[in-house]
Parts: sequence; structure tokens; C-alpha cells
Amino acid sequence: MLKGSKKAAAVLMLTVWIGAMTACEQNEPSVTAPAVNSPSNATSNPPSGTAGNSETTEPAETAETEAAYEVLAERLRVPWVIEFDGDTIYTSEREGGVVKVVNGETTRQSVHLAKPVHGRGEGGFLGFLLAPDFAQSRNAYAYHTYRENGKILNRVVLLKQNGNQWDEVQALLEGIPGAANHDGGRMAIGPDNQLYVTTGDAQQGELAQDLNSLAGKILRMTLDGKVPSDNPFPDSYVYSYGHRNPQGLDWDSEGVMYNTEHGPSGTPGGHDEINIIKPGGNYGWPDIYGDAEKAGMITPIYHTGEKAIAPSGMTIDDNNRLLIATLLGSALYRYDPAADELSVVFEGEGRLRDVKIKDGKIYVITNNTDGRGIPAENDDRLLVLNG
Ligand SMILES: [Ca+2]
Repeated sequence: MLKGSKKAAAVLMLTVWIGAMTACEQNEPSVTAPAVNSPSNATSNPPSGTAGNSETTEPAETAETEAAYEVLAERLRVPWVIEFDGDTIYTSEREGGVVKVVNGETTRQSVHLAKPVHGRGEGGFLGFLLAPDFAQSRNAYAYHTYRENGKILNRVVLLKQNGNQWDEVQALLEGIPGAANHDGGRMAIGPDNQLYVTTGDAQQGELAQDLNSLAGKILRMTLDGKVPSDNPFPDSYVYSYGHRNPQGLDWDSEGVMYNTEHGPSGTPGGHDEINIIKPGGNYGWPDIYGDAEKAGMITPIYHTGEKAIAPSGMTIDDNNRLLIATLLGSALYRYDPAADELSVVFEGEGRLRDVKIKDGKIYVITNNTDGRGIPAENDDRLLVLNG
């Protein structure tokens, strides 16, 4: 393992970095440069080099100082998820591959799909989720953008691992509206053993309110892709609606379901949300955001006000606190529902796409190679935090 001690972002770089923001993340008026401070036990050494030159920013290591994290994998290409199979870690890469990480060794595994990945903008090979019976079945679920008849769409497929590659077994759901941005793509299996899938509004906000559209929704399906008989709307995959671009999904120890999603672009921007998800719930987009209320619509339990953090993957710890990886926010945040407080847990490595906890250890994946960040030479990286 490599000792992680490099500071990816010098303050100097941040001006450039913010200038490079595009699409829904660019218009935040109150963005301030994230601090470059590291956790108190981090090896601290002011960055002296330039972006992309990790050699010159590498501080001398001292035996007494524990690094803030260790690097488990590097030079990943827009990684999107962290998945565990025992001590083996898998991550998806947005261009359409899977990387297997075992004891610091990475193997890039090809994915063979019936329809090619359409990798423009925020779309691509996004969600990737090992089936609960992966040990026996070698099955996984994937969510990817594709193009058909001139339209950008998304589909949910079942894959099977065959040696060092993944082959599509079956398409479970196709025709989910897509666009250059707002493609959703997070998948999770609930405590009810059903598959949940987030979809974006495909840059057409009104679709989020249309129960006949699969855009701007959280979908719920059986593990073989059917509509569960107890879904809130008859013969519909829709579990909740009125979402803009939900990116994080998890349940607490009581089975309460939370999501994170992006607030509006432009002015005022910000207003990124944490919601408690109820079956059949309408989360308001595009009619309301922030603290606004409207009959039949659910306001978030927390929003970020004018500040945009662009929440991505989210996981809930043993104390029912949410850990949220953020892109624009370039930090790992913790949200404690009991205290209604959002605080920074880890930062200084750029954009973060996903977070998971295993055996009490926090794992994050950076996302600096997606065209909106400033990648260091060895980005993107899978990190395990110390302490
Ligand atoms: Ca909302």
C-alpha cells in the first residue's frame, strides 16, 4: 500500500478548479474554496508542486506520523462505486469497465453489454452492484447510459462475472430517460431485498412529476427486474418521485430510507437535499426546493441553502449518521439526523464520488478525472481512511 499524504489541491489551484466547473455545478454563487486542511493525524506538508506532478508534492515520510489515508488503487478512470466482496473491492469506471482490487493489486475487467455505453457528460457506466448471492451466482446489476433512435436513455441490466470479464445476462429495465446531465444511476438493495434505482430528471424537470415517466424517480424492483406487488403505484416501478438527480441511497438501522440529491442549478443554486424517502412520496422537483412547501409534496429534512456540495454516494454508519461523498464540495460530509448537523469528515483530495464503510473503516473514491476536477498524476484513487 502507498502512504497517502499528498495534498491534491493547493489553494492556488482552486481558482482554476472552480473556473472549470461546468453544467449544474458551475453556477453556485457562494462557493468558497474548500480548505486544504487535513485531519489532525495527517502528515502535513504544504503542497509545493503543481497539479499533475505528484512527485514534487510528496512530503518526506516520517515513521511517527500516520497518514490520513492509505491508497488501495490509483489511476482509475472516473470510478463511480465501491463494492465489497469479502476483502475484494470492485469499482465501476464510467467509460464502461470494472476494476477489481485485491491486496492493492488492480485488474481491469471488461464488461460486455448488448448495447454500447454512451459516455457523454454525466452519463456512462454508472451504478454497479453485486447481487446478494454474488458468491454463488457471480451476478451483478449495472446501470448505464446508451443511445437509441437518437435518444439518450439509461438501462438496468443483470451481469455475470465469467473469469476476468462481465457479460450481460439480461436487460431488466430499458428506456429510462437520459441526457448529457442528470442521469441518476445509484443502485442499492434495501432491507426488503428489493433493488432500488435512482433516475435523474434528464434535464426535463417536468418529467419528475410525471408518474408515467421513469425520469426523476427512485424505482423499486425485484431482484429479477419485476414490479413488486406492493409498490405504491400499481404496475409501476416508481417508488418515489419529484426528484432532480438523486445520487445517494441507504437505510438506517431502523429501516428508514434516506437519499441525497442535487438542488437547482443557476440562481439561486445550492439547496442540495437530504430526504427521508417514503413509498409514493413526491419530493417536489421542479415545483419546490429548499424549505418551500406545497400540498402533497415532501420538503427535505436538510438542505444546504445557497451552498452547493453536489452530493454523490452516501452510506449510513452504525450510529445512524449519514456519510456523504461530494463532488463540488470535494469533501466527505457527515450528517447527523439527531442533531440536524452537517460537518466535514475528510477533505483535500478533490472530488469524491462514493463512500462505503466496512469493518468500521471508511472507504472513499475520488472523482477528479471526470472532466470537472483537476486530476493528479495518480488519480483517481480508492482510499481507506485511517483513524
Ligand atoms: Ca426536493
